[in-house]
Amino acid sequence: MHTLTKLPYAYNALEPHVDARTMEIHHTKHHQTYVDKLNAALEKHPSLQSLSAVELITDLSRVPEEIRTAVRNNAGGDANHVMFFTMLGPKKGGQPVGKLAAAIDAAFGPFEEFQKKFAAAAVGHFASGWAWLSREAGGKLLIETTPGHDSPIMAGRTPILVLDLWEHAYYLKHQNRRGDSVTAWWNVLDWQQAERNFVG
Ligand code: MN3
Repeated sequence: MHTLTKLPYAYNALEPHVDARTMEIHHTKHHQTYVDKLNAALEKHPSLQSLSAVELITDLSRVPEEIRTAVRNNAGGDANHVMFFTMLGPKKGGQPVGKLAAAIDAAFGPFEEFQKKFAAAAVGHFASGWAWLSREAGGKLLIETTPGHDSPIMAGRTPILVLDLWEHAYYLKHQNRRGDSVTAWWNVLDWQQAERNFVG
Protein backbone atom coordinates (compact mmCIF):
# COMPACT_ATOMS: atom_id res chain seq x y z
CA MET A 1 0.00 0.00 0.00
CA HIS A 2 1.17 3.48 -0.86
CA THR A 3 0.78 5.98 1.96
CA LEU A 4 0.70 9.77 2.09
CA THR A 5 4.21 11.13 2.70
CA LYS A 6 4.32 13.27 5.85
CA LEU A 7 5.53 16.84 5.45
CA PRO A 8 8.70 17.80 7.34
CA TYR A 9 7.07 21.10 8.47
CA ALA A 10 3.69 22.37 9.73
CA TYR A 11 0.97 23.57 7.32
CA ASN A 12 1.48 27.16 8.52
CA ALA A 13 5.29 27.01 8.31
CA LEU A 14 5.47 28.55 4.84
CA GLU A 15 3.39 31.64 5.74
CA PRO A 16 3.16 34.29 4.45
CA HIS A 17 4.42 32.93 1.12
CA VAL A 18 2.14 29.88 0.99
CA ASP A 19 -0.92 30.00 3.23
CA ALA A 20 -1.74 27.27 5.75
CA ARG A 21 -5.22 26.52 4.36
CA THR A 22 -3.86 25.92 0.86
CA MET A 23 -1.11 23.68 2.24
CA GLU A 24 -3.52 21.62 4.34
CA ILE A 25 -6.08 21.07 1.55
CA HIS A 26 -3.33 20.45 -0.98
CA HIS A 27 -1.73 17.74 1.16
CA THR A 28 -4.67 16.10 2.97
CA LYS A 29 -7.19 16.24 0.08
CA HIS A 30 -5.47 16.53 -3.30
CA HIS A 31 -2.27 14.60 -2.63
CA GLN A 32 -4.13 12.01 -0.52
CA THR A 33 -6.57 11.39 -3.39
CA TYR A 34 -3.73 10.53 -5.79
CA VAL A 35 -2.33 8.04 -3.26
CA ASP A 36 -5.78 6.47 -2.77
CA LYS A 37 -6.43 6.22 -6.52
CA LEU A 38 -2.98 4.70 -7.08
CA ASN A 39 -3.75 2.02 -4.49
CA ALA A 40 -7.13 1.37 -6.11
CA ALA A 41 -5.53 1.03 -9.56
CA LEU A 42 -2.97 -1.50 -8.25
CA GLU A 43 -5.50 -3.49 -6.21
CA LYS A 44 -5.74 -6.36 -8.69
CA HIS A 45 -2.04 -6.20 -9.66
CA PRO A 46 -0.06 -7.44 -6.64
CA SER A 47 3.18 -7.75 -8.62
CA LEU A 48 3.26 -3.96 -9.06
CA GLN A 49 2.37 -3.06 -5.46
CA SER A 50 5.93 -3.18 -4.18
CA LEU A 51 7.11 -0.61 -6.73
CA SER A 52 7.42 3.02 -5.61
CA ALA A 53 5.56 5.75 -7.45
CA VAL A 54 8.85 6.89 -9.02
CA GLU A 55 9.65 3.32 -10.11
CA LEU A 56 6.19 3.00 -11.66
CA ILE A 57 6.48 6.17 -13.76
CA THR A 58 10.08 5.40 -14.75
CA ASP A 59 8.81 2.52 -16.92
CA LEU A 60 5.07 2.66 -17.59
CA SER A 61 5.40 -0.01 -20.30
CA ARG A 62 5.46 -2.71 -17.62
CA VAL A 63 2.08 -1.50 -16.30
CA PRO A 64 -0.88 -3.32 -17.93
CA GLU A 65 -2.74 -1.18 -20.43
CA GLU A 66 -6.06 -1.23 -18.57
CA ILE A 67 -4.55 0.61 -15.59
CA ARG A 68 -1.73 2.49 -17.34
CA THR A 69 -3.53 5.85 -17.54
CA ALA A 70 -4.63 5.60 -13.90
CA VAL A 71 -1.06 4.76 -12.81
CA ARG A 72 0.42 7.50 -15.00
CA ASN A 73 -1.93 10.10 -13.47
CA ASN A 74 -1.85 8.95 -9.85
CA ALA A 75 1.69 7.60 -9.42
CA GLY A 76 2.73 10.77 -11.27
CA GLY A 77 0.53 12.81 -8.93
CA ASP A 78 2.03 11.16 -5.87
CA ALA A 79 5.68 11.33 -7.01
CA ASN A 80 5.40 14.95 -8.17
CA HIS A 81 3.76 16.11 -4.94
CA VAL A 82 6.31 14.30 -2.75
CA MET A 83 9.14 16.02 -4.60
CA PHE A 84 7.35 19.38 -4.64
CA PHE A 85 6.43 19.41 -0.94
CA THR A 86 9.76 18.10 0.34
CA MET A 87 11.65 20.80 -1.59
CA LEU A 88 9.88 23.55 0.37
CA GLY A 89 10.50 24.81 3.85
CA PRO A 90 10.57 27.77 6.20
CA LYS A 91 13.73 29.91 6.12
CA LYS A 92 14.58 28.71 2.60
CA GLY A 93 14.70 30.66 -0.64
CA GLY A 94 17.74 32.65 -1.64
CA GLN A 95 19.92 31.53 -4.52
CA PRO A 96 21.22 28.27 -6.02
CA VAL A 97 24.27 26.76 -4.33
CA GLY A 98 27.21 24.56 -5.27
CA LYS A 99 27.59 22.87 -8.64
CA LEU A 100 23.98 23.65 -9.57
CA ALA A 101 24.59 27.40 -9.17
CA ALA A 102 27.43 27.22 -11.69
CA ALA A 103 25.42 25.03 -14.08
CA ILE A 104 22.40 27.39 -14.00
CA ASP A 105 24.72 30.33 -14.66
CA ALA A 106 26.30 28.57 -17.63
CA ALA A 107 22.98 27.44 -19.12
CA PHE A 108 20.72 30.43 -18.51
CA GLY A 109 22.85 33.40 -17.46
CA PRO A 110 22.64 35.18 -14.09
CA PHE A 111 20.12 33.81 -11.54
CA GLU A 112 17.64 36.64 -12.21
CA GLU A 113 17.60 35.65 -15.89
CA PHE A 114 16.96 32.03 -14.97
CA GLN A 115 14.10 33.13 -12.69
CA LYS A 116 12.54 35.13 -15.53
CA LYS A 117 12.78 32.23 -17.95
CA PHE A 118 11.40 29.73 -15.45
CA ALA A 119 8.49 32.03 -14.52
CA ALA A 120 7.68 32.66 -18.18
CA ALA A 121 7.49 28.92 -18.83
CA ALA A 122 5.33 28.38 -15.73
CA VAL A 123 2.92 31.23 -16.49
CA GLY A 124 2.81 30.34 -20.19
CA HIS A 125 1.88 26.70 -19.60
CA PHE A 126 -1.76 26.10 -20.63
CA ALA A 127 -4.05 24.60 -17.97
CA SER A 128 -2.87 22.21 -15.25
CA GLY A 129 0.62 20.78 -15.07
CA TRP A 130 4.07 21.22 -13.61
CA ALA A 131 7.13 23.37 -14.32
CA TRP A 132 10.57 21.80 -13.99
CA LEU A 133 14.26 22.34 -14.18
CA SER A 134 15.53 18.99 -15.38
CA ARG A 135 18.73 17.42 -16.62
CA GLU A 136 18.99 15.41 -19.81
CA ALA A 137 20.97 12.17 -19.82
CA GLY A 138 23.85 14.04 -21.51
CA GLY A 139 23.90 16.60 -18.69
CA LYS A 140 22.17 19.53 -20.39
CA LEU A 141 19.84 21.58 -18.13
CA LEU A 142 16.34 22.23 -19.41
CA ILE A 143 13.37 24.36 -18.28
CA GLU A 144 10.23 22.46 -19.26
CA THR A 145 6.57 22.06 -18.38
CA THR A 146 4.47 18.91 -18.41
CA PRO A 147 0.68 18.44 -18.65
CA GLY A 148 -1.42 16.68 -16.00
CA HIS A 149 0.89 14.82 -13.65
CA ASP A 150 3.48 13.86 -16.24
CA SER A 151 7.13 14.04 -15.17
CA PRO A 152 10.49 14.42 -16.92
CA ILE A 153 11.22 11.00 -15.37
CA MET A 154 8.82 9.52 -17.93
CA ALA A 155 11.13 10.83 -20.67
CA GLY A 156 14.36 9.67 -19.00
CA ARG A 157 15.31 13.07 -17.59
CA THR A 158 16.25 13.88 -13.98
CA PRO A 159 14.09 16.50 -12.22
CA ILE A 160 16.04 19.14 -10.27
CA LEU A 161 13.28 21.67 -9.44
CA VAL A 162 9.51 21.23 -9.56
CA LEU A 163 6.61 23.68 -9.29
CA ASP A 164 2.93 22.74 -9.13
CA LEU A 165 0.93 24.72 -11.73
CA TRP A 166 -2.50 23.30 -10.82
CA GLU A 167 -4.94 25.94 -9.60
CA HIS A 168 -5.44 23.96 -6.38
CA ALA A 169 -1.84 24.91 -5.49
CA TYR A 170 -2.54 28.65 -5.40
CA TYR A 171 -6.17 29.57 -6.05
CA LEU A 172 -7.25 30.34 -2.46
CA LYS A 173 -4.53 32.98 -2.07
CA HIS A 174 -3.76 34.12 -5.60
CA GLN A 175 -6.94 33.22 -7.60
CA ASN A 176 -6.05 33.48 -11.29
CA ARG A 177 -2.64 35.06 -10.69
CA ARG A 178 -0.33 32.11 -11.29
CA GLY A 179 2.64 34.46 -11.64
CA ASP A 180 2.23 35.58 -8.03
CA SER A 181 2.43 31.99 -6.85
CA VAL A 182 5.69 31.54 -8.78
CA THR A 183 7.11 34.65 -7.09
CA ALA A 184 6.04 33.30 -3.67
CA TRP A 185 7.55 29.87 -4.39
CA TRP A 186 11.10 31.23 -4.76
CA ASN A 187 10.93 32.28 -1.08
CA VAL A 188 10.33 28.75 0.24
CA LEU A 189 12.43 26.74 -2.20
CA ASP A 190 15.18 24.52 -0.74
CA TRP A 191 18.29 25.04 -2.90
CA GLN A 192 20.31 22.57 -0.82
CA GLN A 193 17.87 19.84 -1.89
CA ALA A 194 18.05 21.09 -5.50
CA GLU A 195 21.85 20.69 -5.32
CA ARG A 196 21.42 17.12 -4.01
CA ASN A 197 19.03 16.37 -6.87
CA PHE A 198 21.57 17.79 -9.33
CA VAL A 199 24.70 16.00 -8.12
CA GLY A 200 22.72 12.78 -7.54
MN1 MN3 B 1 -0.97 19.78 -6.52
